[in-house]
Amino acid sequence: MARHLITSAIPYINGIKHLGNLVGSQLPADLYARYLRGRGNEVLFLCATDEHGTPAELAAAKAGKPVAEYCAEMHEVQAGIAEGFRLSFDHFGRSSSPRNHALTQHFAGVLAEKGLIREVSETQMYSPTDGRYLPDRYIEGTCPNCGFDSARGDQCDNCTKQLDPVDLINPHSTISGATDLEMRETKHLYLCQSVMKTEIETWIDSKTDWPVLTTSIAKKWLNDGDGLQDRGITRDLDWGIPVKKGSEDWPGMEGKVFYVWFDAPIEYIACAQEWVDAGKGTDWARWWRTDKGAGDVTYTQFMGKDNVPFHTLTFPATILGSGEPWKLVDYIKSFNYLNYEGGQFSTSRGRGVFMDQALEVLPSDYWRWWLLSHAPESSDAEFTWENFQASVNKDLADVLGNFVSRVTKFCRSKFGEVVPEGGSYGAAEEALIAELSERVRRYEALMDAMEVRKSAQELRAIWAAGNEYLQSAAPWAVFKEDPAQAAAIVRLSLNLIRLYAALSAPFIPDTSAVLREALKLDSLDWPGDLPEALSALPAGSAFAVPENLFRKISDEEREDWQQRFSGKRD
Ligand code: B3M
Ligand code: ZN
Repeated sequence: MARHLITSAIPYINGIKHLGNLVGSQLPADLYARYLRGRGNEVLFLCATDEHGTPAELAAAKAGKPVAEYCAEMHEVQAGIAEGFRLSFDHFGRSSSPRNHALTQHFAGVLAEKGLIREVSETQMYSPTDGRYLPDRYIEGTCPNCGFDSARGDQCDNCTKQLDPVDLINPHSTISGATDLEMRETKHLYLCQSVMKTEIETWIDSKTDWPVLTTSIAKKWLNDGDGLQDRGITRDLDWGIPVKKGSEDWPGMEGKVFYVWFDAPIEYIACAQEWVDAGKGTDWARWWRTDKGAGDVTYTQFMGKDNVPFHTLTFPATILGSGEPWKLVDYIKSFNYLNYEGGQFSTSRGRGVFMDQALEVLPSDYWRWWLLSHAPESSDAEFTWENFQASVNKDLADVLGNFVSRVTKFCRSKFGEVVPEGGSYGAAEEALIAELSERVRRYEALMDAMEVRKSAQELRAIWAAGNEYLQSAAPWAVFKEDPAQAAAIVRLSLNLIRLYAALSAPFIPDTSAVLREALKLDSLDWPGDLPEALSALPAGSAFAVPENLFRKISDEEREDWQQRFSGKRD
């Protein structure tokens, strides 16, 4: 049994994520985790909320709540929604956990010992009105690059240029609006990534099987301009992990916290410790320490393309720099963006469909199917309600749903709710089994390679092959002349439903469970040899006709939703 560690990028705590966020990390990670478990591997699938940094503080202030309370509440909200989408995390942790505090401080201490952290004196914007420094999103002003008038201290949302608060023209505090800002000298810690450039580059160069999207972004940051830069890993904020060297104070760093992007990936490790603390596992080191058995773990990360630099450079620099035997990532699957109806999803403007709203509209399998079958892998993708309606109505309702309904209802009316006996397989059945043997092996190869869209296409083709067979075998016509032959057709078709339940589980787990229950099975084995898998339900096995699996989306509903999600979220 192979062992797989899987992590999804950990979503910021500052609100409910939209479908573009979901398809960029958590959902494909879940697909892969479910698939690997289904094939008998030992899987540890981790995710968490990313609770530090200015996004958390600002969202809490907007909600009028103390930030710790806000984070605790939002964590529960996000956990509930994750469950609604059937994201099968073994643990959903929190980057604000005591475990992550200790581990982040540990890494900083070790890196400092190795000479990989240096202190830098720099000027930061200070607001006397607010009585605090204004890092990152606490400050806005006019972008010196494009003239956009609400550029943030860390980045211009209009032209995407990375900024420093001191670059902004006419800057003001986003807390009070104050403009009487001062530049003050303050000390910060920098991670010396530049001295690790060769080591990181050699490591990335050894990953010849990584997606081009991942390596091209890493390469760009390694080689653009002056090459890999040292990065500030501390901030003047109240909320966060206090800057310490292990458990010792760090002179001169009093009142400062680590930068959110320093502690967030460390949460991947801390989350495994939280998983043990929660009583769900016994040995986290077996997954994370190569000196404790993690050498034979395959570690795969999932994320949107904007997160790639931190996972290919900063986090590996932390791990490699520590000189300790932590497990490094083996494969990084990254995604482009999902757009929404000709524009972008926008959290701030409430444009697009958010995870909670999606579940109010339709069950999770409808969304899982559309999102995964349209995953933005080779380029950005676009959600349109028209396309969503067409996919649901065709793939789910017409192809899969219709097949299951026709087979089970026909069987009930002619033979009762039991797999019928008699007849034998002829040329058409042999041809179908041969086709499916090939298709199932191809589906597995695509899933192994995390080719999400292509896997969905192959799965759909497997469903369609059953439909086409049923259409041409026409048991309803055969029954009149040769009931035994009709029984053989139905027997094979019921076995196809079992096959579909197993193969489809990673994409549409609820539907798979409905099918499994309809067939009165306790579990579903992944199909090995197809002739065998397609005779696993012998004559005489009882079943129950399931409820309609999927309902179609009408034009009125589509228009209604189009309208409802076009503008401001209420
Ligand atoms: N929270 C950004 C995001 O949600 C960030 C990812 C952290 S992964 C360690 O896209
Ligand atoms: Zn700009």
